[in-house]
Amino acid sequence: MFNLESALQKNADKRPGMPLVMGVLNVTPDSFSDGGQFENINTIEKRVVQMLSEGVDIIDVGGESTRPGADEVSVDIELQRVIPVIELIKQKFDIPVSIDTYKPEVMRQAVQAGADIVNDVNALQEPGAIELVAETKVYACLMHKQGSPKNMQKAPSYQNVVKDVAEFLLGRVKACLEAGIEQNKLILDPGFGFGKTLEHNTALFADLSELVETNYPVLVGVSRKRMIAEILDEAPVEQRVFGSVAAATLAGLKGAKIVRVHDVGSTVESLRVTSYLL
Ligand code: 8Y7
Repeated sequence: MFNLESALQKNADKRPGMPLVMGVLNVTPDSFSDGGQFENINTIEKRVVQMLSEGVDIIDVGGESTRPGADEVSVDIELQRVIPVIELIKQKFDIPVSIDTYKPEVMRQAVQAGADIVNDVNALQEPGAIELVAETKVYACLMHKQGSPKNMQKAPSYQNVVKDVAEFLLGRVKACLEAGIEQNKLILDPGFGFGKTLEHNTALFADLSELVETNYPVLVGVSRKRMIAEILDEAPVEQRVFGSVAAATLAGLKGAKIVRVHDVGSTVESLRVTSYLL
C-alpha cells in the first residue's frame, strides 16, 4: 500500500525541500498537450516506462479533459479509458497511481483497479465522492476551482483570492473529516488556472505559504498552463516547458509537496540540481 508520508519523508532525505513529481498521463483524445497521442495501450505503456526512467513519483491517470472549454464525457467512456490503464500500470510497475476524476463511480472502479489517490478537481463535492474516499481509505487531493471547465475562464472573480481559496479548501477538509476521512489522507491544491486570471494565479503563487502552513501537503499544477503562456507572451504549448519547469521548481521551494507536470524528466533534473545546490 502506498504511504504518502513515508514517500515524502524518503524524498525529503534524498532531495531536501523538494516535492514529489506527479506525471500526467492523459488518456483522452482531446487533451490539449498530449492530444491523440495515446490511442492504444502500447503507446501508454511506453509513456509510463519513459516517465519511470525520468524519475516520476506518482502517475496521474485522467480520462476526461478538464482544460478550459472542454466537453464532459460519460462515465462509461471515462471508465473504458482509464481502468485498463490503471490495471496495466499496477500489474507491470511499482508506482503509485492517482485517478483524475470527479465522478464517484469512476473513483470506485479506479480504486478497485489499484489507484492510491483520488485527484478530484471538484474537491469531492459530487454526491457519494466523500463516502467513497472514506470507505476505501485512499488519499484525496482537494482542488479549488471556480465554475466548471466549460465556463470557468469567462469572468473569474474573488473578494480576496488567497483567502477565498483557503477558506473553501479548509471547508472541504472539515466536511471530509466529519465524513470519517483520516486527516493524513488529505492533500490541498489551489487549482491554478481553474477560474482564475493571471492576477489570481500570481497572488495564489505568491501566498502559497497560506496553504503550506495548514500542514496539509500542498499539490501545485501549473504545467503548460495558460498562465505560463501569458507570462511568456503567448508562448504556444510546445514552448512552455522551461517556464513550467521554473514554476514547478519555485513551487517546491515555496513548500509544495507534490508538483503535477507533463515534462517529468526536465522537472526532475531541475529539482535535483536545485535541491543539491540549495
Ligand atoms: C490540475 C489537475 C488539471 C491541477 C490537480 C491541466 C487534473 C488541466 N490541472 N489536478 N488536473 N491540480 N490536482 O492543464 O492543477 O493539466 S487538468
